[in-house]
Amino acid sequence: TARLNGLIAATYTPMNTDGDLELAQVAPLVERLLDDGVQGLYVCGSTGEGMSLSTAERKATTEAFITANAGRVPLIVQVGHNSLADARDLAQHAAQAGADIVSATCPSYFKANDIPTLVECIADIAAAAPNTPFYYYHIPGMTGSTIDIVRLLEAGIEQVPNLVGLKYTDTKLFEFQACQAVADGKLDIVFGCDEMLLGALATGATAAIGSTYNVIAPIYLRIIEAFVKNDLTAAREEQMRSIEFIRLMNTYPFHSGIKEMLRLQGVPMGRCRLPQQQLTSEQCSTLKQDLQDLGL
Ligand code: HMN
Repeated sequence: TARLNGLIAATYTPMNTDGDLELAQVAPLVERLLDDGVQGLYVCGSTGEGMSLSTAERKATTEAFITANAGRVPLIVQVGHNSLADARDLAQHAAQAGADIVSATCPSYFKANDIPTLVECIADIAAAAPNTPFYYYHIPGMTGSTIDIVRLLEAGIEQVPNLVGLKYTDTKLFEFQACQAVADGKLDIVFGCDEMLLGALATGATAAIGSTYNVIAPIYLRIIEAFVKNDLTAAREEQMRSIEFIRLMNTYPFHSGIKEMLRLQGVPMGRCRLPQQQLTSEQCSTLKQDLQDLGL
């Protein structure tokens, strides 16, 4: 089994101004994240535009991150795909390339509408890398899945031998807590909503995966530190800084904005691919000012 701890960055995939992969930029990003205190890398997730990359590009991106990380922190590869054959291929590739953990969303164009069918999909992907720990990726806002995640976990624990974790990306803290109760120490339940980290810590979270850990990890480390010391006033203040930041970024094309922020911080990531919008040059200048106004 695998157990994740602390902040896991859902990594950006570096591209050039045409939107082609620029994998030479992976190493500087990884160094920056590890320097910032990030304790894991989640590759080709939503943040990494995994679903907007071809299968060959996903494999190349995976290999670049594995090489740059060189085994220093746990590395998770997201392999979800509407084609289960491609998902299996990506899972097998990730395991052979040296990923520590494989993770996947369910197919989401056609949806698995009942628990046995969804478990069958998960088992199919997880079995392609049978000796590698598997984390199911629950992100209903993107997949449109309406399956009860708590009941899914109960079935998954029984039927998928290498299912050892869940990446829970939703805002229902009561459900996140129920997932931890059902997991009962057998599964690692990881939180995916950066703006609610403090609430998640209160329910027992010990690890979180997210996009904003690429740029403002120190704020979240202070939340964890203050929470551990039982200084909730300080923890709330730091969480509020994250909330203000995320509210600001939501006034821009979100991930393109964070890629621009990384460029301002000396780690150029290029643009995002369609259908995500690019920042206009006007937005690039206002973003720079807005970040300064937030003290970032
Ligand atoms: C990934 O797969 O890239 C993520 O870990 C996704 C992550 O959970 C993000 N959630 C969504 O994109 C829905 C969060 O980091 C999110 O960007 C953040 O909480 C700001 O809203």
